[in-house]
Amino acid sequence: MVRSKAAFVWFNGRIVPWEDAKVHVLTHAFNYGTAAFEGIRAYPHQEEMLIFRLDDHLKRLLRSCSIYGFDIPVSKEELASACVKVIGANDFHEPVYIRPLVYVSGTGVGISFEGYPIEVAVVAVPFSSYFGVSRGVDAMVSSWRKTAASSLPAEAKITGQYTNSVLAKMEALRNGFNEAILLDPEGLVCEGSAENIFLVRDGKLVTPPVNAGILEGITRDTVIKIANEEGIPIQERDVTRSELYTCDEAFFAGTAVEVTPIRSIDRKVIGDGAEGPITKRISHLYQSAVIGKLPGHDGWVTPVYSSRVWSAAQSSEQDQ
Ligand code: PY5
Repeated sequence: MVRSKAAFVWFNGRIVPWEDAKVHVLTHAFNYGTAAFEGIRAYPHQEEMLIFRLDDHLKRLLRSCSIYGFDIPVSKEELASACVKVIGANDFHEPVYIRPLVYVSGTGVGISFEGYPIEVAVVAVPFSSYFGVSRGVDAMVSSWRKTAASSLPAEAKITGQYTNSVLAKMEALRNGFNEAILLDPEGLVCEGSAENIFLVRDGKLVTPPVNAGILEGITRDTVIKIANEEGIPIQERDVTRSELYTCDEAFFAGTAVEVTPIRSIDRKVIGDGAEGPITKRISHLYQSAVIGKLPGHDGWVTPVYSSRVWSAAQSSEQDQ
């Protein structure tokens, strides 16, 4: 089990000790799942910490808030500086996972949150491998279907929506698999419990389209951009369950899992069970991208320690 901790948390505009970042048990978000969140990674490189595609994650966070009508009390720029400050305050120089949360605060037993305060926290914790396996992962097709987009908007990253993922993931683990793949109510492939999925067929990448009830992953977008630049053909189209069993390669893509090869699905080995050549190429380029080394994409990373935000925070501390 991965339990994570850090010394400091950014909590409603201030850096506070970990122990002080608390909410009441009757908080609306705790009772009804009304929190928008993001998962962002930062990677050490030389003396720096580089946050990957920060602006894109924050844009998605604001979109999630907008879908649910959370009136977020801070700007995208303030959120970005909170991410920088929480890494700096903890003096991290190792891979970290950043979790911004915008949640409905206030206590009450009703469903409506009209008039309730919206609060913001940004937590960063050390984080390396999500699956903790060095080779590919074994996945199963979940018996739980992905909630229909007509019931819960898949493009909104909202905590309450993740109970669907929790059911699928726990079922997979109980049955000896590393991960679950969810199908939509009609039986088409959606995504993993916490990441998008790609297949390779005859040298082409195939992935479900954004209107297939999936989260529009930033890693997915990165993979698509890499594939386009590499001249690897890519099809965003419906994917059937049987294609999962007949593809040449398959991999998961997400912030936490990065690019993780899938070794088997429902015990059916994919390819020869080893990481396939296209997965390997994409994974390698992805690892360059996250440290700002993919030509043409150095703008994807935001440095922490050499940033204006961090120097300003440092000098204001010295003034006090
Ligand atoms: N699909 C789902 C359901 C996800 O939860 C995620 C991200 C993705 C796709 C991939 O999106 P992105 O590439 O933008 O990260 N999952 C989170 C993550 O940080 C939560 C993991 C527990 O990877």
